[in-house]
Amino acid sequence: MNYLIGLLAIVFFFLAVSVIAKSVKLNNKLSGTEDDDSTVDNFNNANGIGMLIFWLLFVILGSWSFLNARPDFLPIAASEHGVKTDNMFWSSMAVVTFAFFISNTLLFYFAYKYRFNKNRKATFYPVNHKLELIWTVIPAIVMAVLVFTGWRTWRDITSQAPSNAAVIELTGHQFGWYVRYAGVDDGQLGNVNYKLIDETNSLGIDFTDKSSFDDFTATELHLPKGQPVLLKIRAQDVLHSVYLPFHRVKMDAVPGMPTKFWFIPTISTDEMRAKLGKPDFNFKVNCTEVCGRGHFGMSITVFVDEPEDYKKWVAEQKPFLATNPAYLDKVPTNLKSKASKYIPTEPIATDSTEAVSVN
Ligand SMILES: [Cu+2]
Repeated sequence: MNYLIGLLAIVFFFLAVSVIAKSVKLNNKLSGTEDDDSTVDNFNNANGIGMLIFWLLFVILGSWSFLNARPDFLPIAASEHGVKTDNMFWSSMAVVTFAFFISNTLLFYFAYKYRFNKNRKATFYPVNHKLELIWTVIPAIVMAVLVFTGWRTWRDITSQAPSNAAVIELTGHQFGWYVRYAGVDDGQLGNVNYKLIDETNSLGIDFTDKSSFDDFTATELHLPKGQPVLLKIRAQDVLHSVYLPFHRVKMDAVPGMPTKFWFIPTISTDEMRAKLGKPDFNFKVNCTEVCGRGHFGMSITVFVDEPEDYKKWVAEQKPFLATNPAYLDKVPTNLKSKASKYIPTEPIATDSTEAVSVN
C-alpha cells in the first residue's frame, strides 16, 4: 500500500511537470511572447516550478513517512544510559534535520528564483571570507559539541561497572542462553573451562575455583531495579549477540573473547506493564546475530524486580552444587569443607538439565 502511494506520487509529479510545461508554452503562444528562445525559456520555467513542486512533495511525503513509522521506533528506554543515548540520538537528529531543511529549501527555491531569464545578468561574486568563515566555524562547533557529548556518553557506558553491581553471566549457544549468577555469598563468578563441559555441567563450571560453589544457573533473567547490573557475555560456538531493546543493551557474544555490558534498569516489569497497558508484557533478551537455524528462538524472559523482590528471588535459588551434589567429587580436598556447606543434608532431586539449559 505504502509503495503504491509512493509510486503514484512520482507518477503524478511527472504528470504535473509536463502539464505545467505545456500550459506555459500554450500561454506564451497565445500572448504572442513566443520567439526563437521560447523552447529554452519554457523548459527553464517548467524546471524551476518542478524544483519547487519536488521539494514540497518531498517535505510532505518525508513528514508523513516519519509520522507513519513512529510506532516502529525504539520502545521506551528502561535504563539510565538508555535515556541518555535516546536524547543524544534525537538532539543529533534535530540538528541534522534543521540544517537539511534550511539548506535544501534555499537550494530548491534558488533553482526556481534564479532560473534563466534573458533580461537578467548574473552577478560575479568571487569571494567573501566572512561568509566562508561563518559557514565553516558554526558547523564545526556544532559537530564538536555532538562528538564530545557522544564521546562522554560512550565513556560512561563502557566504564568499569560499580563494585556493588549484580554480576550475571550470559552464555550464547546454538540455540539458547545459559544464565549464571555469581551467587549470594561472594558475588563472584567462578571460572569456567570448556574441557569440563558435560551433559549436566553445560557451562563447564570449574569446581576447583571456590567462587563457583555458590553460583547458580537460571532459565530466566532477574534484574534489580535501580541497581547496577554487570552482564558478562560469552559464546560457546558461533557469534551471538545479546540484545535487550528496552534497556538499550546490545553486545556481541564472541567465542573465545568475553565481552561485558553494565547498566542500571530504571523501570520494573510491573511498572512497564502499567505504562504500556499490557498486563502480559515482559522484557526479553534476544539474539541479534543470525547464528543458525534456531536463531529466532534465542529469547529468554527478563524480570526487572524491585530490589527487595530481587533479593528474595536470589535467596530462593539453589547453587548448582546443591542441585548436583555429585560435583563435590571435582572439588579439591582442601576446599571440600567449604563446598559441602552448599550441599543440602537431605539430598534433593537432581533435575539439573532443566535448571541449566535454556530452550
Ligand atoms: Cu543467535
